[in-house]
Amino acid sequence: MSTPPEKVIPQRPFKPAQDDSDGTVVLERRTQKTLPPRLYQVVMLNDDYTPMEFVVILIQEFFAKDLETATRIMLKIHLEGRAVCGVYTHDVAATKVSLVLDAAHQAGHPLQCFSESVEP
Ligand code: TYC
Repeated sequence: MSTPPEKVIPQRPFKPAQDDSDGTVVLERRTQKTLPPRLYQVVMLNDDYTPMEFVVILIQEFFAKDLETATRIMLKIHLEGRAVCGVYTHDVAATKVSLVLDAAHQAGHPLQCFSESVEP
């Protein structure tokens, strides 16, 4: 499950030319407003089969966490059913999800994760 990226409507850097009566054309520069990208959290789900050590290794490898942090996240998933492993822009989050799913399924584990938009 993932949310599509937001649509960006490009703005021209100049307002449309105004032709005043004497034929002079004045271009008004627009201030460029670039919004920060929407962020997506990668959520990992608990299951009864994936070994704890395997989850800790994946979290360290794909989410750049140290052993202690990865263990804490894994235990949160185990106890609460889900936890956020990291927050990224849309494409990075989608890549993390597919790397995790590929690694888990190649190893024969049913681990599930997905990305979802972080509410502003
Ligand atoms: N519940 C699993 C077990 O007891 C461990 C586990 C933790 C599985 C986190 C998935 O995302 C997960 N072996």
